[in-house]
Amino acid sequence: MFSALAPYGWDEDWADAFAPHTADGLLPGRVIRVDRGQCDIVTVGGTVRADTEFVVPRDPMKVVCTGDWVAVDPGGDPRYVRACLPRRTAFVRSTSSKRSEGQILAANVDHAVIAVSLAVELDLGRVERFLALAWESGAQPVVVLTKADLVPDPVTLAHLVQDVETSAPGVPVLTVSALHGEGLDVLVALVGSGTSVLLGQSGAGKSTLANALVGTDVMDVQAARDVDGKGRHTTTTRNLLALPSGGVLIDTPGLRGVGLYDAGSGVGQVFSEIEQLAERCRFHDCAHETEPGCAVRSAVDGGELPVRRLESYRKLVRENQWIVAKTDARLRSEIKKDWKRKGAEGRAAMQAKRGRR
Ligand SMILES: Nc1nc2c(ncn2[C@@H]2O[C@H](COP(=O)(O)OP(=O)(O)OP(=O)(O)O)[C@@H](O)[C@H]2O)c(=O)[nH]1
Ligand SMILES: [Mg+2]
Ligand SMILES: [Zn+2]
Repeated sequence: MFSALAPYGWDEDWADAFAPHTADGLLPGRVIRVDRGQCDIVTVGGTVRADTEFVVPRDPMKVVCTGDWVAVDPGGDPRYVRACLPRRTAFVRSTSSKRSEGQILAANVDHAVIAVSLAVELDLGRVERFLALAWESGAQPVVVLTKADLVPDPVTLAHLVQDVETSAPGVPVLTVSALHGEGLDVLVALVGSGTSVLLGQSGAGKSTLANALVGTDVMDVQAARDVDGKGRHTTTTRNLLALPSGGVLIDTPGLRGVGLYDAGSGVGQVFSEIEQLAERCRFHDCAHETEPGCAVRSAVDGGELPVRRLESYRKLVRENQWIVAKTDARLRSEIKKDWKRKGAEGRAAMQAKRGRR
């Protein structure tokens, strides 16, 4: 049953997760696009459109997103998502620095493909930031350096790859040119199983890669704009595509910035070599600044650890602590508000009772 959804990633575990909803006459489906409060869901009965909000409206974490498996009412009008199956993974960033809310960019993703353009100067700090969120999501990250045709000198290219590798321990770093079809075979093999999401700045070449992987121009690509990450975004919605040779791909709109969102363990994974060194510091709460017996500082002094890495690590750790503290404070005040509201309701109910007497 529902095996027609297999190209979209349906498997026995999803079937088990969905089973309780069968009795209600609901259909399983995967969200393939989200757009202004509505989403497109692929089901055995074709693609249906539904409202995205379910269970707790206005909580951004409780809004369905591309990649979610949901239970929909096939006949409902207006049709809405009745339940969202528990997510295996979720790529979450904080929406803006002012309001520390999480925004889910993609759900149920196995590979987080971070596209980085070689047409502009490498920003390793940004790569590390994307990687922290990718690790935190539960997906396996991979960095794809795009537009390799624009770096014709192999020595220069090798150095760039090495710089990224140093910033991405445990993460494969690929170079591709969608223009010349180079390096795509490795990527094709990688995205051939499970669900992959393409992430990165606007103009990084995500949709061009998506088209190359699908084999036809399914996604719009805009003629070259001079500066990456600036100007109009070509892709404006997150789109899920079933690849012809297996695997599922999500193309996303370019992100100008990604704020960390409770990504402490993700940061730790991006900077695993620093965390390993830190275990050898004399003080277990060493801040790697002026403490004696600091293994991290001595690695920097010995040239084994680039100082840029340490600074980037510090920056992301601080940012994450700040966002976590802020989120906690917000949660606490919301809980308090809720108690106050309930208290007021309780008092009103008591008064009404007394009034009736
Ligand atoms: N030279 C060269 N240009 C490329 C390559 N891949 C993509 N481009 C160009 O880069 C520009 C941006 O490509 P897109 O695929 O639209 O980028 P995107 O990441 O999807 O951008 P958004 O949808 O705005 O997030 C286009 O002009 C592409 O033709 C490549 O391998 N080589
Ligand atoms: Mg695009
Ligand atoms: Zn230290």
